[in-house]
Amino acid sequence: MDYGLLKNAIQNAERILIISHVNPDGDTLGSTSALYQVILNNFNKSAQNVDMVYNGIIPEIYKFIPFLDIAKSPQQVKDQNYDLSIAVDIAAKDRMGDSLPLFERCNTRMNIDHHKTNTNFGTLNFVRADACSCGEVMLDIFKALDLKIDKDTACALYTAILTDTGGFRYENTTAQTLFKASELILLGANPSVISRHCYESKPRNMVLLHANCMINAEFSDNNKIAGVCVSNKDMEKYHASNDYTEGLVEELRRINTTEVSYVIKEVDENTSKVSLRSKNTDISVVAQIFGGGGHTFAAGCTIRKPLNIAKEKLVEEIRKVLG
Ligand SMILES: [Mn+2]
Repeated sequence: MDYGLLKNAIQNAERILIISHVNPDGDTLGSTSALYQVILNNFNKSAQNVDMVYNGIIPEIYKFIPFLDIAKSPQQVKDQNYDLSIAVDIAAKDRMGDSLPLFERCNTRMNIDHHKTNTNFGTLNFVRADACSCGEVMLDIFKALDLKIDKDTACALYTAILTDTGGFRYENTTAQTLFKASELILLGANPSVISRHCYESKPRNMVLLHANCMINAEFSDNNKIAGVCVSNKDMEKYHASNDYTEGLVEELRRINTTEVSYVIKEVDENTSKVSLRSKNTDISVVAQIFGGGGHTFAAGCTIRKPLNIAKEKLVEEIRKVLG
């Protein structure tokens, strides 16, 4: 991968926009923050000419990531012009939400990612499916280009790697992952502080919403398939913000009998958003049937059907891959 092209693109750009994905997670936010810092610390750019944009709500637990307080909404930057846009941890264009027009408007459109279903939609693509997280891709880039990584940058990258490996537990955790995490600790990232932010700072109502969902979980096919439907009514009951369902699909996978878990969330009466996880089955193919994508054991999609119909269609497709 020719990171020299990436360096040139940043050097040659006057105004740069870094874009994170909808329903932001620790990887997209950490990687965005890290790239922002590295650009300002290593290239001769003024902070006025580099922006970060988030799509949707930044979950409370990730607000500790350095510099996210100055990230902007697509509405705040919609009249700005940039010559370089950089999509971070974004498998497909529609994952940019309202930021997509901003991305498309730029002459140079960079795509830095690690999803195997990435469509290489940029004019410059740095997609590495072998990396555990976009944070790992970023770290490799920064090191290859000999760029300075300070304590705040290390904190952002560590958060990205930690969260996308489920706290160094998922199959994407390799010796490289742990070497790199260790490097980031040496550069100043504090593992216990970051873990506490990511895993021990849940709002009470989020935990109560999860409890309610788990009680109403549905199991089928000898309990191999475990899932929940989350209606807007459930969300209102717990004054839940959009990110409160995060982690639920992993909780369902944690059950010893579960092979595939799903969470279907009502967006509106005709739209349902799906998260999928599995232990051994490639469920990215299920997500792709509905126009989504992701990783082998973690994927997502949107189904243009009401909650209950979406669930039936989804379970039908899950059954097919389970065989
Ligand atoms: Mn990721």
